[in-house]
Amino acid sequence: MTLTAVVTGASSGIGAATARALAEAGYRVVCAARRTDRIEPLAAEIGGVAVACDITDPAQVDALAAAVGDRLDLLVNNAGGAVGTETLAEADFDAWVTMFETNVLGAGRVTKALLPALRAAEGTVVFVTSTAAEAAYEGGSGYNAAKAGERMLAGALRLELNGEPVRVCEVAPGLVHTEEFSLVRFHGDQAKADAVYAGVPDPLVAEDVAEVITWVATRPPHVNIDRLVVRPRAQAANHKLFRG
Ligand code: 8X3
Repeated sequence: MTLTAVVTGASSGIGAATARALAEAGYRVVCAARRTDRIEPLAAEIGGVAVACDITDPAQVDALAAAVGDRLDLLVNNAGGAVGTETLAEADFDAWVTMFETNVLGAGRVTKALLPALRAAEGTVVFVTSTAAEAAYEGGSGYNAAKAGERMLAGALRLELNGEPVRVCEVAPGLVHTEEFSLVRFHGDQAKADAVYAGVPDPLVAEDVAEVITWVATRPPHVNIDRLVVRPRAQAANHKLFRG
């Protein structure tokens, strides 16, 4: 029987790479994102399905659940991201609302909507959080708080489902050089986005994280990877980033 996976934020970066990696591993992948011009060709490429979904819109999340149907083997809560690097003294709370709406409420909303199908299939949920949940850093307060909040969703859900055959996992990536993460964070300023990775020998790329997510998801059913932190070798900690 073909296993089905939903990947949110499948339009780019880690989400798109994960959709490809899961398809390679044999999953039928439902690629969910707002930008249909990106997920439709991706779905066609990997033999999956594209479902337009803004995870901040409850009606669109309900429509995603309806498109998935009664059974779901894997949910990868990947949609989210960072907006801004202001200090708390300079906080832009509109940006915080966006970060909480996607990383926390969106992930929670999608998980709640798909949980009946995951239970029916004895499935797995993977939350893609961040090393921003590991420790605070200057200019990170809103994102640190959002990712720490998402981490708590994973933790609470795992406790709540204890005794049921549903796994709840977390993958927390560090510095990953993707097309859009830093560009969005710096409001489209390419020079500032590029500076994040300047001189760093081999930051992670989306495919590295996709491979980790796929590995987590494809362990035997009794093996639950609670949390996996993955960083590039050059990043020993959030603040300890080697630049050559
Ligand atoms: C991305 C990692 O270092 O920008 O989630 O917080 S970091």
